[in-house]
Amino acid sequence: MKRIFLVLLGLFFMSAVVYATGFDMVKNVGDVTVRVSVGKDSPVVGKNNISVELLNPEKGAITDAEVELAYFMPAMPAMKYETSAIQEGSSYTAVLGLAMAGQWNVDVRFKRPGGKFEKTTFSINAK
Ligand SMILES: [Cu+2]
Repeated sequence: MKRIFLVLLGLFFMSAVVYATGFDMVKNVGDVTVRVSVGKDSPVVGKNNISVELLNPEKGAITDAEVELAYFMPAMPAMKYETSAIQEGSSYTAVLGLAMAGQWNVDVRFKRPGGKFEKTTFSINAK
């Protein structure tokens, strides 16, 4: 019974990968797993701490990358902002200033030494 519950829980989180409000979101780019978490609960209008983890196939943290974030409202292309993330421990952190409630897309761009920038996009909903 417990196992079934865990499987269901896993499916729930998998379905939340593309469009999530608050908990961790995970996407794969090539052999890198990108895990993003925003704040403690749901993203809010105003300042949000965002943390980006890059994991190698062995699930080890990649700490020598350059990470840049661009965030924008898909419905309002003029509302676009960029910031770079600061490497801190096993992750990269930044503050997103979300000026309005609604859907924001966050482009995570990262580059490993000697590599080129790769990109993945997360959707969040600011309340
Ligand atoms: Cu807007």
